[in-house]
Amino acid sequence: RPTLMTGIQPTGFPHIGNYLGAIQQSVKLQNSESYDKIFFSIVDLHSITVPQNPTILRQNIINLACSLLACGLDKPQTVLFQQSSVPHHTELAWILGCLATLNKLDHLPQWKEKSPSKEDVSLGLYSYPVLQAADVLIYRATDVPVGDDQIKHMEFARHLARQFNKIYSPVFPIPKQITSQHIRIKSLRDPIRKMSKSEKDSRGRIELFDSPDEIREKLRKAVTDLGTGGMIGYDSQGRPGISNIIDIHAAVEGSTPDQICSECAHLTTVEYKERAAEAIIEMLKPIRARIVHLRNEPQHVVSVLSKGNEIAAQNAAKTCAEVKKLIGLS
Ligand code: AQP
Repeated sequence: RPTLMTGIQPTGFPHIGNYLGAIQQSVKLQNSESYDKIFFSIVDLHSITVPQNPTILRQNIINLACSLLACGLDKPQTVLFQQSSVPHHTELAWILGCLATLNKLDHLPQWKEKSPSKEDVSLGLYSYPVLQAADVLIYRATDVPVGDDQIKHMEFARHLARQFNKIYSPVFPIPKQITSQHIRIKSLRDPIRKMSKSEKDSRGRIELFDSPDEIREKLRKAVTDLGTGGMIGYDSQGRPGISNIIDIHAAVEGSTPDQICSECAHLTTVEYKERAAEAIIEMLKPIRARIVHLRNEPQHVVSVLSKGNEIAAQNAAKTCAEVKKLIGLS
């Protein structure tokens, strides 16, 4: 039976881009009952590839766990865990790192987006894709639902799996990437860039815990052009701001930008933003209510994570032992 593995960084409160682009799909896959196990990792070791404040990081980990549970990742087959609690991730990363060449790593985009020059890149940020490969392979995952920005990293993970299988023994299934929704939500303040947890200006993102008034305010302040006579229109190149809101609205309603445009053709941009805000508020209402509930029960959240850490470690330990034996390290 297939095994699914995915993760998200605790670099801030998860936003509607994370939800529509990744979390929602994982919930659907979980509910399809097609997976024996779903490993969902809070990838805190990845988050420290850029500086983090320890107190905020601790808080982000708990907030992320609450949010993921609130989004519905709470079925018995789902193993929600904290990456740093399972040491086998870094152990396998070292082993895979010994098969990875600088030439291959040079071609991966991650460090280029997060560092101004190669001289300033930390070893952790540069070798991030090796740890990412280990995250997947340690659970012998077959399916990995991640955004289309991860295509090259997944190819690299497959390359490392093949290398290991060829040199030693076919231990790892070759994992495939599942990207059903090619959606890339942009920042409300800078619609050329993607919506991001770590964007300094929090008005650029709608966090899953935002109140209805905060959401209305963020939509009101979202950067949009005046357009033709102040009316809405979809043109992702020419009118990225309004098109981004239409994309969010369409994803929230499960419809298409064309449908949204024809339904709302009579509205001015200002009126339309109010309409889109209400649709977003409606979708987030139950999620927000569950987050409030879970934040009042921190012991429950901690116990879900502890149990997840234990199950993840048991599974990871088996792969690690087999790998070490094959290499001659046992
Ligand atoms: N704006 C987005 N639109 C659609 N999908 C998105 N994802 C992230 N931003 C958007 C998807 O969310 C998953 C988890 O992301 P991550 O936390 O591991 O890393 P990220 O892509 O770097 O997310 P952020 O929010 O931009 O965080 P920071 O600010 O720390 O870099 C991934 O599957 C991603 O595709």
